[in-house]
Amino acid sequence: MLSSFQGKLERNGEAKKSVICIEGNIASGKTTCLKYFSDTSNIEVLTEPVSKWRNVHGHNPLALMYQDPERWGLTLQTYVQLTMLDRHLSAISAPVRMMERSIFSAKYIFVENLFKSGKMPEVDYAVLSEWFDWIITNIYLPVDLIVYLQASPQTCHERLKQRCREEEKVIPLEYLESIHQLYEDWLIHRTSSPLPAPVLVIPADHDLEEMLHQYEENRDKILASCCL
Ligand code: TTP
Ligand code: MG
Repeated sequence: MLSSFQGKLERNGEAKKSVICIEGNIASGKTTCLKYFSDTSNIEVLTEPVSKWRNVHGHNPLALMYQDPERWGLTLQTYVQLTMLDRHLSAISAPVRMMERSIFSAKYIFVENLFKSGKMPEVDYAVLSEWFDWIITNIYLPVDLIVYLQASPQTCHERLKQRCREEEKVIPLEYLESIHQLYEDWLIHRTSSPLPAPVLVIPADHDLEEMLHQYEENRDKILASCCL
């Protein structure tokens, strides 16, 4: 349910709860990080709605986008934007919410990448941008902390190949390099799009055991943004 706050729509009575977004390149380890923290009481974890992007009424816009980005980029990104908005607005069941990505990276990273690489027609980009700008102007989507899992494109490529998601078999290293550069410009150099929250950077090239150790080491910093 939505109510109104300072002229913007917001989740009902939940403005005091903390929201942490886990960000990073494809296969940088976001889901693993979220799973690690899902054992913590008082934290609610929301993984990304990837399964929806692979099946909307029997269609697979994620696969279509990888097959022909010029034709299907707008279709996928419109749906990603809707599902992320739905995630941001869903009722929070614990004092802290950790979620995989955000509506912001869908736009600032993936839409931007499609457009800048010449794979999204200008009119599609304009329509998506109008939608996005309307949403963030009229709906209150608070984020308290961004955790950036900073992994090299090579590491992500290796993890991607191991994971073997059918749609992603066509992803070349260059694609991950472009996404990486956009992330660095946004969250590290801060030269591209506005930051919705402070950023905590966690180097994420290590093996699984070391990554879990890193998450534990950063637990206090991550939860410092919250009311635990
Ligand atoms: P990711 O959001 O990177 O999720 P992941 O599960 O691959 O990452 P991790 O291993 O770190 O948990 O990407 C999911 C797929 O969706 C990937 O193929 C990229 C694609 N995608 C887009 O094409 N557009 C978008 O706006 C987003 C958010 C993802
Ligand atoms: Mg994931």
